[in-house]
Amino acid sequence: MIVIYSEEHRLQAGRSELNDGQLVPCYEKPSRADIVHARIDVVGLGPVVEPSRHGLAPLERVHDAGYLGFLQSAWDEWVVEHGAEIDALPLNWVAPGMTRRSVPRSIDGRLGFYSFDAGTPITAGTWRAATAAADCALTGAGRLREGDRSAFALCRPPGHHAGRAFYGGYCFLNNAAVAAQSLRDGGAARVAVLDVDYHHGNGTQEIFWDRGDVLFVSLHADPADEFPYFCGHADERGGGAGEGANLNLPLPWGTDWNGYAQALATAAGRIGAFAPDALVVSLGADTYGGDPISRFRLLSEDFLRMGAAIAGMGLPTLFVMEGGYAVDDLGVNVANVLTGFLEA
Ligand code: OKP
Ligand code: ZN
Repeated sequence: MIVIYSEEHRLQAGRSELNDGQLVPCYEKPSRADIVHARIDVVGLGPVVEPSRHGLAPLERVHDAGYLGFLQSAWDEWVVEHGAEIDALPLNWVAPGMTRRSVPRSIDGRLGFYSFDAGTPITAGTWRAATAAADCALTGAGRLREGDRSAFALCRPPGHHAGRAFYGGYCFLNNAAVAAQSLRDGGAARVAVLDVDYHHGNGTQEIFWDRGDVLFVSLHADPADEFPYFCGHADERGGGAGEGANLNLPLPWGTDWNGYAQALATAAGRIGAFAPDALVVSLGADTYGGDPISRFRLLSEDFLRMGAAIAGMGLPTLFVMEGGYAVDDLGVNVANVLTGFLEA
C-alpha cells in the first residue's frame, strides 16, 4: 500500500490548547506523524512518497473561498495585533440572538467567526502544514483513480472536524472530504466516507449534508457525553438530496471491540447498500483504550480486526489519518489497521 507523507506536517506545532480550564500542551503534535511513519517503515507497508501540489482549486470544491483566505492570512493578522510569541486562539463565539451577517474586521472577531473551539491554535506554519496534509489526501485519491486498491495518506493536522467554512478540533482543512470530492470529480459516481475516529466527524457531515452522491457513516462517542457535543446524534440523517446519506452510530463511553464490531457491521451494511465506487476512511486511532483524551477500550490487536472488517467491504480504499493521542502506541495501532486490511 502506498503511503503519502510530507515533512511539512512539522510546521503545525501549536504550543497550547485550552482544555479543562487550562492551557495545556497540544495533544495534536508532530511526534504523532513521526511514530506512524516509523512504524510503517518497520512493517514494510509500502513505498512512502511525497504528495504532489494540487493548489487551491480542489480545496475550493469543499471549502468556502473566504474561509480559505482567512486561514491563509490569519497568522500574519494575529501577529500584527498580538505578536508571534503566542499562538492564535479564539475567545468569543456567536450565541442565539447575535448576528453572523458579516465577517468581523478584527482578527479576534474573525477567529471566533470561523471556529468552534479553543483547542485549535493557528500558528506560523498552519496554512502550509494543512495544505500539505490535503495534498497527501489528494495524491492518495489520485492513486485510487489510477487503479490502486488502497492508499494511506499520513495526514496531520487532521481534518474531519473542519467544515465548509469553519475550523476546530485540531482540524483546518477537511482532508478526507477534499479527497472524496476529488474522487467524485475524477469520475466516481458515488463515494462513501467511513469515519472511525473516536470523535464525530462534524465537518465531513456538514460538507456532504445535502449530497446524495457522498455517503457519510461515522462511529463515535455519543455527543451527549463527548466532543463535539452539538453534532453526531443518531437522528441526523442528511437533508434534501442527501436525506438518508448520513449515518451516525454514537456509542457509549467504555465501548470495547465487542460493541464496536457490531456498529462496524451496521456501517458495512449501509455502505454495501450504497454501492459506492470508492471508500475514504477517516482513520483515527483514538478509540484505543490508552488514549489520554478518549474513553473507548479498543486494544492494539482490535485494530487488525478493524482493518480486516474494512477490507471486507471490498472497495478501493483511501485511508486518511485523523486522531489518536496515545503517541507511544499510535504507530502500532494505525499500522495494524492497514496490515489488517492488506492481510484480510
Ligand atoms: C480531534 B480528532 C478533551 C478535549 C478535546 C478536542 C478534541 C479534538 C479531537 N478534554 N478537545 O477527532 O481526534
Ligand atoms: Zn478524534
